[in-house]
Amino acid sequence: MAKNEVAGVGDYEGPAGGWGALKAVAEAIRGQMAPVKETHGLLTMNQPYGFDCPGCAWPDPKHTSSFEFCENGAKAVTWEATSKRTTPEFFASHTVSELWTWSDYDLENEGRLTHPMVYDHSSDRYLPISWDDALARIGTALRALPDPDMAEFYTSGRASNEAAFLYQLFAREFGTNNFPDCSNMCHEATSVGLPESIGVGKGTVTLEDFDHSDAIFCIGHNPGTNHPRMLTTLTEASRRGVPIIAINPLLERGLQRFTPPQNPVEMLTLSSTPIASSYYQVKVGGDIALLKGMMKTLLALDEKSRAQGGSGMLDRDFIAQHTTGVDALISDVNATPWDDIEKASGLSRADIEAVGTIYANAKRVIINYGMGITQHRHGTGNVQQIANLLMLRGNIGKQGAGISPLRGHSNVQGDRTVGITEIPKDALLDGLEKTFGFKPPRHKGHNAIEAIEAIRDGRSKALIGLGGNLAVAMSDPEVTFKAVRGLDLAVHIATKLNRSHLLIAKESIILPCLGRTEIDMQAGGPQAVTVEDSMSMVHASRGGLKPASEHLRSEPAIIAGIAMATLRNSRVPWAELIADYSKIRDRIEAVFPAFKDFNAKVAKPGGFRLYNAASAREWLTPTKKANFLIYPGLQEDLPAEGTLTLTTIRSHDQYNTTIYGLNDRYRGITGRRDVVFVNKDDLARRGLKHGDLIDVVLAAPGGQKRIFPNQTAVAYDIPAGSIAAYYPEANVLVTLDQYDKQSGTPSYKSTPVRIQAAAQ
Ligand SMILES: Nc1nc2c(c(=O)[nH]1)N[C@H]1C(S)=C(S)[C@@H](COP(=O)(O)OP(=O)(O)OC[C@H]3O[C@@H](n4cnc5c(=O)[nH]c(N)nc54)[C@H](O)[C@@H]3O)O[C@H]1N2
Ligand SMILES: Nc1nc2c(c(=O)[nH]1)N[C@H]1C(S)=C(S)[C@@H](COP(=O)(O)OP(=O)(O)OC[C@H]3O[C@@H](n4cnc5c(=O)[nH]c(N)nc54)[C@H](O)[C@@H]3O)O[C@H]1N2
Ligand SMILES: [Mo]
Repeated sequence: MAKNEVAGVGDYEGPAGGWGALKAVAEAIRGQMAPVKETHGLLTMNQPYGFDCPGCAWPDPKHTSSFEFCENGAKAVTWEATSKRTTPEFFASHTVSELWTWSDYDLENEGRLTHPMVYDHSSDRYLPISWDDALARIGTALRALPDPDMAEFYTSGRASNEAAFLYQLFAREFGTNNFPDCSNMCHEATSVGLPESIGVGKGTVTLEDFDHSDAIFCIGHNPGTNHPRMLTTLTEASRRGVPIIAINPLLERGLQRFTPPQNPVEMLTLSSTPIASSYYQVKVGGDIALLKGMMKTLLALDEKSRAQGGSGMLDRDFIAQHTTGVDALISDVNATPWDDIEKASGLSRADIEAVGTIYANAKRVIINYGMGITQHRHGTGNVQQIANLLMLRGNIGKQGAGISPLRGHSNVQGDRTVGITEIPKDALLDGLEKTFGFKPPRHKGHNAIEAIEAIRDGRSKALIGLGGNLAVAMSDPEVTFKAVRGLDLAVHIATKLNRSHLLIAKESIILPCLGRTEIDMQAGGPQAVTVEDSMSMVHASRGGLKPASEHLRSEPAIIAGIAMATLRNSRVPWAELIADYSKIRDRIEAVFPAFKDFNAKVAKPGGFRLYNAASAREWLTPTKKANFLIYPGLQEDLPAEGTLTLTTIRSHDQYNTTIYGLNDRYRGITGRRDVVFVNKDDLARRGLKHGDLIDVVLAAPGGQKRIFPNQTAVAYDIPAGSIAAYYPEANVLVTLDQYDKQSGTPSYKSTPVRIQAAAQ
């Protein structure tokens, strides 16, 4: 069958952005909002006194520019500011068993939740409940737990600093450090890997650094879809002639060419700006090999330069003054044969030498990376090899250079900063004790995988979700769904209905909250919250829209309500903090010295940057130096003969588990998600072809059986040995035990699988 004959599978010829983006925004608005009414809300997004876009964590140009257009930001906002409502009448007319059969798209597409709801076992329906009764029931159930460590406090990264701070305060006063969060499934390899390398678990660059960089690498991230405002920055760099090197198994359109929808000339002439100057289609899981090959190239060039009397290609002053471990790294790289590097990366030595030479010749290099790096069994090792490569040429703590992990949720970095962590540092706990006068628990809590394991084993019986869709985002629904259904208490603080809410516990409660676009009115007047972007910039966010329902409460108010209903003799003045969030910020400042003069600093448009020690070449590691760290061997994920390595990716029409629509425009997919992207030779070798219905079967060494049935094979430009499918559907193949042992990040991007004709 020819490529175009498979329903909903074609080619996309256009650039990223452009007219396609404008059309998609118009459709998003038409689909979700009453005509005209609320669309002005979009215009206050990322403005100095507007709200922070919930779409991604890419920074705004000083928060002073005019409205920066972004298709997927617009989708995120229209999805939240929708005029549709999920009311008590809706719940009255559908049992939970019926809703379970709905798609994730249909569940959220019912619109915003309007009332607190409690599950009624006799009618199998969610019924309305008053706030007071809901909070009292939660308090009673939490107090009934024999041990506070039997409760799990999940956070999704949209929560503001204020909400997250109160949440960790409540849980710690209650007595646990169980903070599974979305970061555990996302950039944990960064949070664990970078502190060992450079002493901070965050990126070191600022947006201004991109103006000074002379080579930019994009490894394992898809900005055209997931960080679209980054394309503006990359376009500017590309126009300056800066080499942009994309390293990705898939040819992502946003990394190839872009038409900024604000650029009238390019829009009208249907032209676009090329983004990547070179594109390397590494095998899924082949990054460590590629990075070692680049280091090998750099070392060879260094030797050559010195043999010719030059000063070499390494930054020897930086290495001597600021680092440890370079000799061990050099021996490891030298001991790695090119043959192995080629095999593991899927790239030729010549290609790797070319990319290594670009790196070696640039004075100021930024390396951006995303989930293609972190979500592997050796994600932490991946991150540390990137740090090694940068450090060899002093590319950390220098203008125009640095490491740039692209964070996921718009405030996932801030949530960590203000205390959402299962491995709290003494400084945090001491600060809480000093400020509030209670003794927080000192022992480690659960991360996301440990939380699910504890729930599965009956060691945890209560789950509170501050946003998100934990059960669907987590790996292994076969285990996870069953586990969550065994809870005594499940509480969901949410804007929209999702599948996690339908995994019914003994007591299940949904608490509807305000979104970021909405006015947050408290006793002390309308409130602003604060967020931190990928580059450590903290700034205020104020919603301007009328709340979706008069019964909604803000996340901070809901957390305070649960705390007051649960804790007897709390040391925290909850009501006072909720009346005026600047009082919460005063407490954040009291606990974290980095937030000195917090309220004054966020009053300024654009906010302020949190101190980043590594960017100042201060190394907060035990050695007081930046450390070169070795990753033994090459293969991140050892695929057995005949198996393929599955990576799971986001479509252009989704926000994590939120599915806005069924198209994936840039990859040529329309109206469906049940497709798997496979190399044509891998298909042919198995007697399969484009358009065939196939089963994808787990081929893990443990012998566990998992199957992702009836997917349509799409012959795609992807390296042999690698295949890709959409998240979250493909999570059925990722068993709970497949994760990075150092960071606990599920290896969503390296599942060994086999493919075969569908059994049906
Ligand atoms: N519109 C939209 N925006 C979002 C999100 C969303 O779902 N929708 N999600 C938000 C969140 S929480 C996050 S974490 C970020 C995610 O942003 P990304 O990190 O861009 O997320 P993914 O879609 O998972 O894509 C990762 C990219 O890595 C590539 N890749 C896969 N495996 C490998 C590999 O082994 N090596 C290399 N080098 N590349 C690989 C894929 O082809 C893909 O292009 O985006 C945030 N922003
Ligand atoms: N296979 C595979 N699995 C993955 C990934 C992958 O790449 N592949 N990526 C992982 C990553 S990077 C992440 S971050 C996780 C995402 O995991 P989560 O953060 O748990 O998931 P989301 O889909 O972002 O959560 C969507 C829900 O959040 C709620 N919500 C939206 N806005 C708000 C708000 O303002 N307040 C509150 N209280 N609730 C709100 C809505 O009810 C919505 O249904 O998934 C992970 N899972
Ligand atoms: Mo994420």
